[in-house]
Amino acid sequence: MMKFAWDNYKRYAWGKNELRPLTKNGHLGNMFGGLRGASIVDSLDTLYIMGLMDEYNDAKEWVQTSLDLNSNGEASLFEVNIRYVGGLLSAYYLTGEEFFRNKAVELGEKLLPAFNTPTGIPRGVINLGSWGWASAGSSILAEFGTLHLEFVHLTELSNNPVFKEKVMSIRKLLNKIEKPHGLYPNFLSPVSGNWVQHHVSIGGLGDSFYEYLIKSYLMSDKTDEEAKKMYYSALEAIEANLVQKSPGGLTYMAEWRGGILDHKMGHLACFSGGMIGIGADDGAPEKRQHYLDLAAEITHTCHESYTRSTTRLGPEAFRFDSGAEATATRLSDRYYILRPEVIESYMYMWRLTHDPKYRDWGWEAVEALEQHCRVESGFSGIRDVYALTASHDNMQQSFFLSETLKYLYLLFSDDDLLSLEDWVFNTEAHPLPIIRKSCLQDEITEEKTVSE
Ligand code: DMJ
Repeated sequence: MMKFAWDNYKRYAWGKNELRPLTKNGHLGNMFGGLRGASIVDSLDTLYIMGLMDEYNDAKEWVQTSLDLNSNGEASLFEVNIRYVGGLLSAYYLTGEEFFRNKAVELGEKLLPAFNTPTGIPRGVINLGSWGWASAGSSILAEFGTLHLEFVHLTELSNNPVFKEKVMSIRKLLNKIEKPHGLYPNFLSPVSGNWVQHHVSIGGLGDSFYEYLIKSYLMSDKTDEEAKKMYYSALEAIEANLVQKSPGGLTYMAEWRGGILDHKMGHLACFSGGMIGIGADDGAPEKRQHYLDLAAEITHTCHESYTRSTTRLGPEAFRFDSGAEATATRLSDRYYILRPEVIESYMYMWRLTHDPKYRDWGWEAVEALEQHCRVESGFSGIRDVYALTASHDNMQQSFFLSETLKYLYLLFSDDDLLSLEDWVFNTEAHPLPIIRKSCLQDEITEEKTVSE
């Protein structure tokens, strides 16, 4: 599947950001501020771990010769960070090729002006050419809260403390600010540092902020106690306010709007099965089994959202009201755009429990993708998971290559391929190594010697 997706991208969209598999061309989109080759940078590590070396070498050569970081345009700080910075960092850590590291650091430096706000909370949109931010309005939790892993590694690799300082000041503000019922709303003003409205979601707008808390703790070799504390307190608040059980016995995460629950769960929120699973072992001893059970229940619900559709692929959002149980009730929620989150949770739950059902469920997804999303020249999203005759959206998302196919491959690989003991995955599935305590200790001693 990876080879097919890649070959078609290469044939019809080389150097563009993503393949449009029906019209057999590429597109640049408007998220990357003129940066090109998102599918290439997102695929480097997947190609490499799959041993597709000819394809990896083509990708590597393109990055070396053609990835131009001097672009000029409005980019999403979040998207550039998770796909480009994350992709380049992983490529460096897996292969040791210096130019990947240099490019990651160079790009990281271009993102720094986004933090020049009165609070240090970055704005969502940055103009890569003019060294400034572009958007007005509020910043999104899942965007400014999803920089930590990459920025800590940028400091590791560059010896420049500025990257880590920027994300630590975001952390500081979030730790200190008053939280309604212990929850983190999705919008914050980068000017006043106050929440802008009280909408809380574990799906879109909130999702990877929570993911990066537990992963920051794990990536620090379990030394980042602040991240640990924030993660488990947030999880408690989520359980107290958002986790629900449907009449049919399905556990789900509702959304919260100023105290009122919206009984809807987005496909994006399905990553939380895996997140709660990887965090289970470091919770309070009496809660560990409970967290593992909760992770399994959420993953089961997300699987149900797949099995209850005609195509056996899940909708963008499914509901638990007006008689619905894990199905989309609105036409506008019925699409599937090759997203990874459900398969991501299968992969983590497989690694944590070795229950064969997770591999069975992953295989069901492979068959459904092959049947409904494979078209003549690549893979495409579909507009309605409940319709048997597919209406394709003509987009092969770059996260299909970096995440969906990588998580599927890992689900069917031995546990020592990118072992969870040694790696954490950024939110675009780019693996970053755990920074060992011994290295941290060396740094502290080094800093002490310098200051003395
Ligand atoms: C990816 O870019 C990342 O997983 C992000 O965290 C959420 N959206 C897409 C995939 O659905």
